[in-house]
Amino acid sequence: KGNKPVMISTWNHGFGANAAGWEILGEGGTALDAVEAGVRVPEADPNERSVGYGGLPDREGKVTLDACIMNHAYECGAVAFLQDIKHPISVARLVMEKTPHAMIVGKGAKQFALANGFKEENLLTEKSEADWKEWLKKSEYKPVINIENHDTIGALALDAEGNLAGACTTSGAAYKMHGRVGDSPLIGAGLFVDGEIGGACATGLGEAVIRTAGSAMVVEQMRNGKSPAEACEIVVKRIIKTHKNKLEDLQVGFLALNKDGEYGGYSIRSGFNFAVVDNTDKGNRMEDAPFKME
Ligand code: SD4
Repeated sequence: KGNKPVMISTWNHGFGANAAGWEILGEGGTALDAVEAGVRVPEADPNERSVGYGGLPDREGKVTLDACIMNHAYECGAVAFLQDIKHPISVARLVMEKTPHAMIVGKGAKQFALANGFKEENLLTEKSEADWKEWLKKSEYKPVINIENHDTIGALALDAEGNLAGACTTSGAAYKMHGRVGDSPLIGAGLFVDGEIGGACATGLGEAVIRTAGSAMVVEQMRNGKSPAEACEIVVKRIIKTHKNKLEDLQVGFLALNKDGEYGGYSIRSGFNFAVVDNTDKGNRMEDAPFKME
């Protein structure tokens, strides 16, 4: 019963993520494997300037990555402020599976990755370095609203067994302070999965999502009977209300997926879209999230 398997992923880069995830889900594989394989696609793509390899650096020219992963059984792993490792999501999964911890950061996370066979790689591409040098001329930090359609990738999946999982990975806000960590690696903020209810993930300005415990709140709304779309809308409207004097540069979007395979999204502003793939004849496709303002 219900729509399964199904996978949803943020933004245009969600399309490639879903395609990779579906190779696993369509063969009866697990939601956890699907979301990991899915988000590894934009992590490895140098043309995705907000995730993994090719991501825009911080003010000091360093690419620092945040990621987390969570399964249906309240198991989770996260890394933050990780440098020189191309696939933070897979390091996050190892934190979940091989350590007694939920999150490791910075140097320790890199050491852990290297000890587990990950390679040290320079993630700053020529293009991202050139953009950073251009930015340095004025060094004006201003969060940029996502009109260019690229940001964090968040993915949620429900597998044939009925198990949920989610993954979230990002290079974070471009030209952020060195050491800044956003919402994306924080369980409850950038991602939350409750195996009995559903999962949610966030994209946009991490600080606003952290302040409002975003993804956990979306899941809690679903627990209280709201549909995934309604749950996302309620929490986005709460963020609008709590940021009413600071809305100008604010974009936040949520996606949610419940145990029945129903899904939805909502964002503060227009432009947020996501990819959906399921067993219907519609296949892998893009949908626009409803929003509150232009
Ligand atoms: C973050 N949600 O680190 C991520 C991506 C981002 O502007 O930077 N958006 O806040």
